[in-house]
Amino acid sequence: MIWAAVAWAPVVFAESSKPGCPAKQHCISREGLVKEAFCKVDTVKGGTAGVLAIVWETLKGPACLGMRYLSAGESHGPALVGIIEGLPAGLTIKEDYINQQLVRRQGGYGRGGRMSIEKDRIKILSGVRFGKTTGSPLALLIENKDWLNWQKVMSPDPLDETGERKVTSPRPGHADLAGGIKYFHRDLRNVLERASARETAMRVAVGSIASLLLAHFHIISAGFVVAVGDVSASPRGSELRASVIKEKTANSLFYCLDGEAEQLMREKIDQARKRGDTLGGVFEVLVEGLPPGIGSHVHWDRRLDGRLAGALMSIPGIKGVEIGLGFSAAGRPGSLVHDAIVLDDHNKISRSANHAGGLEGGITNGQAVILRAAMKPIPTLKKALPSIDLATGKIKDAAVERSDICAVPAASVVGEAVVAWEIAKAFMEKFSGDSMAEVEMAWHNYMELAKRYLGGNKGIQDIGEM
Ligand code: EPS
Repeated sequence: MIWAAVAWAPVVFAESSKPGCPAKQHCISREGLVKEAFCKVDTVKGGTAGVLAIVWETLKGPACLGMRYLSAGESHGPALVGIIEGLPAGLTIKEDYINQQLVRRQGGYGRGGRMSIEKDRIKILSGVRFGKTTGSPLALLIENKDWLNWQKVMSPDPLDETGERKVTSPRPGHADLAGGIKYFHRDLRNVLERASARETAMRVAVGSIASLLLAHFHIISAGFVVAVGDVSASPRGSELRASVIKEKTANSLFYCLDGEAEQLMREKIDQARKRGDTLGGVFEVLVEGLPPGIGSHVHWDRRLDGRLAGALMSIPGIKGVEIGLGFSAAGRPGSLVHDAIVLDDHNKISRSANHAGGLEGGITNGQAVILRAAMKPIPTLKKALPSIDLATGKIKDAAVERSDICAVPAASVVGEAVVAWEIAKAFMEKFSGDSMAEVEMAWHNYMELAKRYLGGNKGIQDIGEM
């Protein structure tokens, strides 16, 4: 048995140290793990435990940790907190920029009373010194000003439990009922406090930091609203740059590019408010400046299209995601969907259009990434929907919590942030390094290779001769 392990382990190690491991700088050495397992083979009588240790270390997959983050915090708790790990050292962190994005997330026409209470601002507790990341984890904090009004209701102290503001009539469309069943809560506040979109404030802070990393490499993302309820804005001109979109949406109540549609959107929201109803909509995120080659076709969970769709879908209320032509591609013949490969004026390989939305085979193709997400109407309705009171088992209208009429503009800011995070993560998998200097070198080298490749046969031959 021991010999079987000894014979097998080098094969295992060779396999797991292939360049498939996405974030090289954060890989815990497989060699170390296998050596550790061998130590167990030496020390454990009979060696069976050692063999099992090797099998376990192999089966549980590569011990790779790329960029990752966690957040915690309830809507009416003291604060939202976040921890980011895996950012390279030397990245310039602009607090002003993060705060501007937090302000944007709070804005947009159709928001509820909470937004006049909160003044979301980021506090950086660790991982940044004199404006630059150190390579250590970043700890972030956003205080909830409203907590002052909720201290007793949200208290961790068992002596404070009075049943005040208990929620027992679940809202259709919210996490209330499903979460109540799953976690066996009678007071649905235990579910809704975390399910609330308040948590997206931290996602925006985290995504803004990812945007700062991407901006260093000239990658810019811009989110904007394309529909509210049944009112659609006229399509974005394909020549419109992300920086211009940012400027235009900064002056719009709906973060929208179509002033006329915006008037109609406003009317629709006012009407919905009067009816005690809510509205959803659609936003788009455009990401410019991406090199070809981010993401990979080789394995399902490395495909960037799937990862971006998952990130957008994880925003509360998002029910559909499209990339490029999206759903409309399904109704067209292939000849009207796929972007022909052509030569541009400088004889470089280029594309005739961008129906693919910048992604082919789960890999960026060098064109702008175009994503759209559909948001359902917010499930807290002033004119409450039918429900059941879990305390009595009798029919009772759903609970009415203060909420928004429409949060699609805010969702476009969250969408921009989660997309930036996911792209930055994939970017760091390709150009991994512990410092910005290291990442820059990897990026420069690859950009040079890609440029030559796109020069056609001559460029490729040049590389071959290097
Ligand atoms: C939100 C905070 C919440 C809601 C909204 C978004 O605050 P409150 O519940 O105190 O009004 O306004 O949450 C939801 C839409 C939801 O479904 O829970 C925020 O900070 O964005």
